[in-house]
Amino acid sequence: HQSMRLADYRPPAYTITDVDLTFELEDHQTRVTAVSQVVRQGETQAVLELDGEHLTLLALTVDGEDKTPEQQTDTALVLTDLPEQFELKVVTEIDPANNTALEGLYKSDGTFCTQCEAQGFRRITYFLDRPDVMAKYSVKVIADKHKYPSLLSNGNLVERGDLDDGRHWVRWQDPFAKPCYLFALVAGDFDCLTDRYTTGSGREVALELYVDKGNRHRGYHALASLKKAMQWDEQVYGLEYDLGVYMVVAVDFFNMGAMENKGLNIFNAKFVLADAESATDDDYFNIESVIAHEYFHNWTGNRVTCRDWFQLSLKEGLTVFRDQQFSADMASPALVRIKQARVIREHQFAEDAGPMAHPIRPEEVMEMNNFYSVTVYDKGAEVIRMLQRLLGQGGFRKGMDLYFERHDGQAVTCDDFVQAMADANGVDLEQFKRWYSQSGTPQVTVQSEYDAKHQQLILTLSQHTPPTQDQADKQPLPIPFGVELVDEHGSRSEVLSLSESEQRFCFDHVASNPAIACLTGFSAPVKVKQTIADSDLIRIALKGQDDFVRWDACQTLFSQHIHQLAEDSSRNSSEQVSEALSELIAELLKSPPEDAALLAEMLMLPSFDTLSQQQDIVNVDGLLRARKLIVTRLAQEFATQWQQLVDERPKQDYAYTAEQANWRRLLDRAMFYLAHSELPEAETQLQQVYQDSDNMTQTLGVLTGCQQANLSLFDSLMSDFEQLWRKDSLVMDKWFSLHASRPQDDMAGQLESLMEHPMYSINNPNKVRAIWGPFAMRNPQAFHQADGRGYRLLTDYLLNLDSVNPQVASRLVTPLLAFKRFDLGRQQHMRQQLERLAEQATLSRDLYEKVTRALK
Ligand code: BAL
Ligand code: ZN
Repeated sequence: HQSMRLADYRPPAYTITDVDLTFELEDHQTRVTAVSQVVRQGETQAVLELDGEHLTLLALTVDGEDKTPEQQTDTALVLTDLPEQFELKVVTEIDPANNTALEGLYKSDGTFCTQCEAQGFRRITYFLDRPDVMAKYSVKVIADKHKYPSLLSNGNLVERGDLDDGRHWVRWQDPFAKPCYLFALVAGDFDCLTDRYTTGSGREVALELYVDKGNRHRGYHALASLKKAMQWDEQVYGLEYDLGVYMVVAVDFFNMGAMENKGLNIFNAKFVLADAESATDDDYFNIESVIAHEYFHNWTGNRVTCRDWFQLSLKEGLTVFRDQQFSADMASPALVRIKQARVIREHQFAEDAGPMAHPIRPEEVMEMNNFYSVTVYDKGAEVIRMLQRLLGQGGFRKGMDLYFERHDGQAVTCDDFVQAMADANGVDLEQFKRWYSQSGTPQVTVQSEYDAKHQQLILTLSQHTPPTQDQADKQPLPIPFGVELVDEHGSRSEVLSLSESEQRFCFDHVASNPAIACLTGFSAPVKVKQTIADSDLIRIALKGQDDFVRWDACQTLFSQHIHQLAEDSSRNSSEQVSEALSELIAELLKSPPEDAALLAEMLMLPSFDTLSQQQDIVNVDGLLRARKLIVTRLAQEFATQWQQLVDERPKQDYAYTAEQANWRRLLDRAMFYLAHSELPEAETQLQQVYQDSDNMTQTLGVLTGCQQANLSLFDSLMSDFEQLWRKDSLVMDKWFSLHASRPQDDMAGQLESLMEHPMYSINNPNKVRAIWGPFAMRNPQAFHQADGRGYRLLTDYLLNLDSVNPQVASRLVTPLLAFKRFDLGRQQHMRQQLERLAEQATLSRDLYEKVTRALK
């Protein structure tokens, strides 16, 4: 397996301006005829190297004459002696029904569909499979009419007809030139929901949402979300949709969340289908956000695309930023920001700390699918957010306008984007570009000196980015560092610009020594080191103005106490939990913030993953024990209040409104503590909530509380739940996850029996993720068993999964890669399992890249 390097980028020697594709769809022998107009761009003798994998070549002509390739390998077709401009015809045969990797064209559950990003198009035909080759597509699809009434592709439907043999055909034309990763095709039998949208300039757009038969009633939220997203993008960025039809198709077998193919988004059904009974508030939120994300790609991704895959963050970081802005406008902005900070702290910091560390614009890639990462996406979005903070909203919008003016219809780089921002605002962003090339998590150390006599506060900020596996030397970065000074009189905020290794900032007229809240609004993706007293944290939590730092102060207070307790294994009693925590919870319950969702988040202990990111070597047993002790203590000490919150829950009919959803978040928290309270009546009360429930959020809240507290009620409710939902694929994923994340020591039997369930299939990524994701990533007690049995279970499974679906296998191996951060015993067990994987002769490129980097 070979790596590719950004430094080796060269423009293509040939390009393709137009392509005409014909698909004759059959389960095992689909015939693809591709007629491309090819134009030479490089020197006269340039060879044409077409990408192609898993293809059977049936015919090849150049300007109508048979052509013999100079060379044909498993991955390429090399042609020489070519004219400057010619028509290339390639006929290939593919086997969609056996395509379990779900890349290229595949058939699952009776539906044909495609996934071409990043490099799936090469599994359809021999082609220049790179984003800087942009062509206009005309696509003819031929298939059995009865089985596949809907035949879809990008752009506009221009022609259709029937054949004598029971087949029918359609022709689609996409007027916009696009890279092949945005090509899409779907053939199936669906229920279709339709709606209309009129753009600001009066263009009529037909909206079509295709779902499995019988699921029509679950499509309305997605459709409504789409219309909100379309309107929002017009209002905030002045961006309108540009075709006469916008289609979204929901499929059950999908590697990612969704895909932004031009005019024809393909979605994992999980991010489309929702109704109150079957979907949680989080599902509703995610659907709205993913629908918006894919829609926003039409401009940030499709109209302006990436020159090469190293530039992936150009479209992903920017589009994640845009979907976060949108979500914040739709619901609770505090909650959206807190969720995002959690993603960065739990997952992105972990990526930086491990063998897959890479800058948001990676420099070396073996398997591109491995770089659809939390760094490229979520840290990428944080980088855009910092840019916006730097330039202000107006300045950022000017930069966006110039970016589209300059680059519409082009395939460009991250540098082009930053340059547009710089030129539109007349600022120098050279140092800022380091955020694109430097990997790792900066640590900002904060020291303060208060001079009472002069009423002056001096803050000294210093930054340091520890070396990462991919990059030893680090430079200082420009860091917008929000601070809020909170004292008994009130608070004041400022965003400090830290750009050197160390800087001093002076505040005048500071009447008394304030509590210093750092990183208001999570202003940069950095770790903060600050010595701060419990009393200051409580003051910030209760009196701060910035919602993020209020929440963060609670997190810090919890973390500090959990770490202390974890390090002292002789302290085994919940009695010793500090007074400070009790004081915080008492005050929060007495005078809660207005936003119930914020209160719910403030009452939530940091996750095991967040806590483990705060340690160099993770103390698994200590953290689990300490966290549990504190939960139990807070559950008992405030038992009556939890009980009261649960009792007094509003009993309206379910609606997904911000107010109701925020309240249900608080109810969730209360139920979690109630389940841990050891009150004799707790189980009865929780059972009542379960029985009363008219919605999945509340139902799942009861189940999660019971599961975490290990109540016997959990088993009986889970059986009841299964009886109700066993035919419903998406809901059963929740049931699988609850079983797989149940804290216990031995999971072997449990996992075995989940995989014997009739709903489970190794071919369905949602099922695989529903079981193995929670086990490996949200069940530290089971996964990190000291004797290594958890690691072995995962590896046994990965050895099977890798030959079925390498992309999904490669995501699930992530927790093993962090082995250097565990105690020697666990390290050895994890390493052993990685070595087992490495010994596999047939290991996929996806897993090979991660495993070899980890073992280096
Ligand atoms: N482009 C892959 C899926 C997404 O990020 O929208
Ligand atoms: Zn995206």
